[in-house]
Amino acid sequence: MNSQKEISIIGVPADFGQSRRGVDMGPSAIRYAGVVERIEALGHIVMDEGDIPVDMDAPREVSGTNLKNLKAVTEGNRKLAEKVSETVRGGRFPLVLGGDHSIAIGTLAGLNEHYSNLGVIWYDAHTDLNTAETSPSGNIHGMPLAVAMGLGHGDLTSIGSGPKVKPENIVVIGARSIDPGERELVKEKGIRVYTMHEIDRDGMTAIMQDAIRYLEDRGVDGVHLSLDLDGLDPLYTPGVGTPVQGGLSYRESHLAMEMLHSVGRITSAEFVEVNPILDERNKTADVAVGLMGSLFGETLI
Ligand code: Z70
Ligand code: MN
Ligand code: MN
Ligand code: MN
Repeated sequence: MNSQKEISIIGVPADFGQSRRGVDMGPSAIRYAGVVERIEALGHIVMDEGDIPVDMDAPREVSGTNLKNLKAVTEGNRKLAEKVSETVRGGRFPLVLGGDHSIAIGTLAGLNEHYSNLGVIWYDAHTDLNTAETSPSGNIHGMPLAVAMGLGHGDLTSIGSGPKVKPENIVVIGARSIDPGERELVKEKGIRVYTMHEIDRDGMTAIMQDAIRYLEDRGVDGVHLSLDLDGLDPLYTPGVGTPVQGGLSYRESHLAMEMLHSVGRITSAEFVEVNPILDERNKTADVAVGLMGSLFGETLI
């Protein structure tokens, strides 16, 4: 049975966390793919709150750091954190549409105002655990999970208060492109990473059951799903800035969303990295909306 939710859609048209233009149009592409209608059809109450005002003219570089567009990323995330916090305060489910993955910094900062033991499911080809010291690119979209643990540039970690997520409350699903410094951090912090190897070996059903049980055992008081469309194979989601071969299939991804729905523990979600300029006929946004359908209770019969 589908328990009715009040869902607030929050668009974040920001592309400052990486170097390819166009991902700022992700929220529009996802709206054109019919996100509101798709979720309303499931019996939920959906409020499209529009977009966070993002200053696209903000300076693109800041000297004194290798982090690209630090100032713009920081300002956008401060606004997003406030909006997400307000949404949860109002008893609504925040559904955040990116934008590049650096926006997870603001989402998690906002959620942290309301949860003391949040679980996070990071569905992604990457682990996004770089810091200024380990980043090969300076792109902040490769850093949000580290920032959420309290690691990284002070301008980013100081959005909201304190660390937002405990390393032992994180599960990463679908990783297949992990930088050396990220690998070190995974080991040092004991982060639960289900790489493509484990998923190929054990199958998505077993992986999701394990991930869900793991978070339940941690006694989490909420679970945030942060889904980077590059977690799927580029065959299904070509419209992303950093496609990585050998990814999760369309079917595996729907199964994962359906399982999350049936457990009924997801309390917020974000779908990021949809870049319509790199896409084929809005295919990636269509897939994103389909996955949201499954997450919010769509069934085949
Ligand atoms: C690489 C970096 C990344 C998303 C690419 C890539 C990170 N590890 N994240 N696409 N979403 O530059 O840090
Ligand atoms: Mn990512
Ligand atoms: Mn907290
Ligand atoms: Mn990624």
